[in-house]
Amino acid sequence: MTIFTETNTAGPPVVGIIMGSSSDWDIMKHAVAVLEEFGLPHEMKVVSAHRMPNDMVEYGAQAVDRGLRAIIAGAGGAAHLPGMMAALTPVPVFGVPVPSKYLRGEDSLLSIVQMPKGVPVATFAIGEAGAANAALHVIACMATTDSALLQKLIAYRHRQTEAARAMAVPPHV
Ligand code: RP5
Repeated sequence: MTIFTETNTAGPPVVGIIMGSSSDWDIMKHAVAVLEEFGLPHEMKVVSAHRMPNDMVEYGAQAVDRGLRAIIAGAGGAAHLPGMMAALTPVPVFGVPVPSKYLRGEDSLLSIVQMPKGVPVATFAIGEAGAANAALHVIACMATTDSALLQKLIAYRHRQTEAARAMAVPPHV
């Protein structure tokens, strides 16, 4: 069974972006935008830990053979997906806590970050900054062995610095 779709860059995906629900997309799209900006081949898939457990197991079991080198996993509430994916594959998992309806994502954050010793999930900030930073951290890791990617990352940081230097204090009284 092939459950992975939605690859939108040329070449086989090296980064998998998975999320527990389509309702997570508004957050997870910020990770996708970063990967697209850097031209890193990736795929996107809804894999719900509690509603599609067998699909989740299959995704994790095949990740290495499919050439994935990083998995960015976003989920909200009792956010099992990143930790379960980390348990299913040695491919590094980067967890994104999605804001939840009642606890504003603090539940998601604690669910993802408090992994017991032995199976790590690199956990990022709640929400869109976390999604974007997860992708930037994947890029930084891959850039340690990819000089072209490293140059892109350095240029990105430089643009960010220049944009900050150009900032003015807003009009005030
Ligand atoms: C989690 O439950 C998902 O990651 C999502 O953040 C949350 C709510 O899912 P939906 O009810 O919107 O499908 O599994």
